[in-house]
Amino acid sequence: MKAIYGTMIATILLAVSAAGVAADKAAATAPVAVGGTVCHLDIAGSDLMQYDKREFKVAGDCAEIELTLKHTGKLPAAAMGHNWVLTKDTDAAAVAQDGIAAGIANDYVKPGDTRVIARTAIVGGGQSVTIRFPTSPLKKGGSYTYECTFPGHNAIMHGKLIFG
Ligand SMILES: [Cu+2]
Repeated sequence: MKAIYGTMIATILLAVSAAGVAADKAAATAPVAVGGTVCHLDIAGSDLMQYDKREFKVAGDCAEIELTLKHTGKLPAAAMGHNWVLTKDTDAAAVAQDGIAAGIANDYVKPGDTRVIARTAIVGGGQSVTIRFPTSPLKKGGSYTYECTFPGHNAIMHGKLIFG
């Protein structure tokens, strides 16, 4: 599994990030890691309606996750859009179902859906999106589901994120 980069790489990235913050203290919007390690995940979606990864294992000392979703295809978002939505296993199906009604204007996620732990926007071919979120809602030893909530995609486009 090369799903997550090791602590060493994450620590280097953290050091780079900290240096950037020190160099520009005025930038209040600069991302600052709070008391822990930022772990990086990469996943791709294709025109064949597939993710390239089925499972992520995230170390328990990751305080935050930075995830990049890249759409490696060519089809536009309206035809073959993809997102990445993280929920409890038991919430995944209902979140995807409610996402259909929410429509593409809401990235196929019901606005204010508290079952959603983290999510990206919908991207089309050639686009990518990066999000960063805390792992504090995740239980150590817990297994979560990620899925694409574009209508009809979640049956195929889903995977597991295991934390700790
Ligand atoms: Cu999709």
